[in-house]
Amino acid sequence: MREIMDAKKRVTLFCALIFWRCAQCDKPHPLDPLTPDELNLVRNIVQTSHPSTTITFQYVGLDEPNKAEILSWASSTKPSPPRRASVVARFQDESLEMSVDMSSGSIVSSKVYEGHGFPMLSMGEQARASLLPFRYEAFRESLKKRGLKKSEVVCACFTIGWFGEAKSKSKSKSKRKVKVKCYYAKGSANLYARPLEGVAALVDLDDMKIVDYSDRELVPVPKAEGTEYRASKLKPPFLPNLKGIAVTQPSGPGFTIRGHSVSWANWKFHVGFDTRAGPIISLASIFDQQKQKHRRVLYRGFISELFVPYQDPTEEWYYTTYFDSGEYGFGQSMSSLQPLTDCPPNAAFLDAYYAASDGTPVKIANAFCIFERYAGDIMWRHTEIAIPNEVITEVRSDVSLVVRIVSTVGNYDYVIDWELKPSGSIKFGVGLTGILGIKAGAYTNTDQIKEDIYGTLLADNSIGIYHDHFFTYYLDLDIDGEANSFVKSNLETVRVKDHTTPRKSRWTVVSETAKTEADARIKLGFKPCELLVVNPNKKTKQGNKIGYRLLPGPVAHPLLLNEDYPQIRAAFTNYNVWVTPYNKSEKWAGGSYVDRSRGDDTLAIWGLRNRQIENKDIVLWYTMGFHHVPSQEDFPVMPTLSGGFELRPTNFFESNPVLKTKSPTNVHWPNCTFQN
Ligand SMILES: *[C@@H]1O[C@H](CO)[C@@H](O)[C@H](O)[C@H]1NC(C)=O
Ligand SMILES: *[C@@H]1O[C@H](CO)[C@@H](O)[C@H](O)[C@H]1NC(C)=O
Ligand SMILES: [Cu+2]
Repeated sequence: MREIMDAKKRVTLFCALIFWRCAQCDKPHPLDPLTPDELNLVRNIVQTSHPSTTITFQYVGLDEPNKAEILSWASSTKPSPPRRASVVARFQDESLEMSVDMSSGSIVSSKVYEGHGFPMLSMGEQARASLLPFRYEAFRESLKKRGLKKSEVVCACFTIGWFGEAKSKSKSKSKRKVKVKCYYAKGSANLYARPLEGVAALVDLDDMKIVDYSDRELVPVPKAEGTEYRASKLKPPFLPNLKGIAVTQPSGPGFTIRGHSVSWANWKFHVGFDTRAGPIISLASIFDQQKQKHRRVLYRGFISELFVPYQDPTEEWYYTTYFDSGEYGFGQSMSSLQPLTDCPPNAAFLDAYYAASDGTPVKIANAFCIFERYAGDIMWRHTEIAIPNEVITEVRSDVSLVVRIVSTVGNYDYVIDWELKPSGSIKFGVGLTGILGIKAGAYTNTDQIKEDIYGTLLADNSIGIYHDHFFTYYLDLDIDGEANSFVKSNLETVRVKDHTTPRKSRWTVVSETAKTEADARIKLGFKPCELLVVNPNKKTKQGNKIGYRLLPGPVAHPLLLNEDYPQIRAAFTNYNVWVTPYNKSEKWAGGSYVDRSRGDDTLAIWGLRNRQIENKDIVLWYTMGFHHVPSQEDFPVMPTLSGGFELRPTNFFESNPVLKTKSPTNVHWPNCTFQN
């Protein structure tokens, strides 16, 4: 084992030496995430203006320049617009929104947020809140009652949502509260499999104290046996070892990374980072060989929200309806990727930085990996045997570029891939792995169960609670420019009336261009349709509208009632597709302030204005969902469950854009068995 570790370290060092790690070598891009120096600067500016008082940083990110400025920067040699940071802080029990100009060192705007809901939880306050029970007498009693030692228990913070609590007039009465629940940590690293069920503390985050506590019932803590997942702690036998395997690129990677700008094959784009959203892909454009120019595809794309409602209505679980982006920060939850296992050997890495609750920069080393994916797949092929005395076979290998992150939000690990293909497609992959949300119960066999347990009995005393995962993507497509339209092409059955043909029916395409937001709200899976974003002002030589279409992934619709509180807050999942006119401040589908939000600032509410969306700069919002009925194989750690969707050029190119392409150069492979 030791040797394997050393070998891994050597390879990592080797890779780090070969690949570009060049944060400062080119002029900064206006969409670059804040650097550690900039984060420190912002902290100093904000603290100087609020001396001798405590101010905590809940969100620090790039206050991005207006789209028009970015576009004119991108298409000329203009200097970058001034760098600004957007800050949300807690100060004297209020949420303070600031815009900080980093070149002049001043706060250019500052206002107190007056609406419902609270900013993202910081990592620091979650850690502090999780320690509070240990100094709380009633909790110590609870441990004693269960025969557990303090040193063997760890706690974590859970957001509590909003369940119709009185609409208090006075802001001071509306409190930032979370629940703290605890786990037994002795004998296994799998905390989440071993909850101290029935015990919960209610914590006021601003006052940082326990305001309520309950110990409702004595439920057996699931045993450690069978919960471990670390190879070093598991006893043999293991599955037979696979032989060594790797993709090698003897002449180095085919992409270049300058700062955060990436170019590869016919693509170029920018990889940004935001503490709330995680990865942000911007200004993606593709080189069109026939037109001999780069053409714009995606101005900006990111995961706007991730809604994960659990389906147990009892005291300790009913509020478990997470918004992983707006409450926990999908970006600040990103994990350092493990070279060679999270990403292949030919990957390059980028770091990310976010602001801690005191404003100081925190580094996530190897937060992104970027690599060329080659798995022996086929990009296109044909075998022709109809020509006499000749067999023609043409094949091209499929190689794509992947940008990957992993965000670990408490128990769950989400693998998020952005995959760009030379054919012009962008594929979005999500992988769900990690540990299930587990509830302790008395049962050891389904025969004993006489009531609804709201989940699956996975192991002795361990219930995997039913839940969903809804990923809402923000996709600001700019197909050959900003002015775009959304077209719904329904495939409809037509009865053939012409009696000269024996056919009774056929299907055809009936396209409608959405005029307003209401026309573009779609629940997928009920009737066949193609969903396109087109540039109505540009046509191919053949006269078709230039566009890209959305090829949806797994279709899931919310199963909660519309009037249920979590669903009011997550009403943006009521449709799989929404289209809005571009508006810089409409970025977060669940609203700007999601913790304890009341659903009054969601995509579903903005859409009620029913604005014009035809031939305008538009944003496509797409929600891909998974209903998760846990099974025993998901325990003690879950094999990755994958899903994804695609944006695919559709009459964007005049013909197959990868016709005149060759498969990658042959790399000599020892003892190859094919004949040529
Ligand atoms: C942009 O969106 C915000 C939030 O929905 C709204 O208050 C504002 O009026 C919008 N701006 C425009 C120009 O529509
Ligand atoms: C290649 O073949 C030779 C001779 O059959 C064998 O000794 C060697 O182990 C093989 N190498 C690999 C990498 O399979
Ligand atoms: Cu799940």
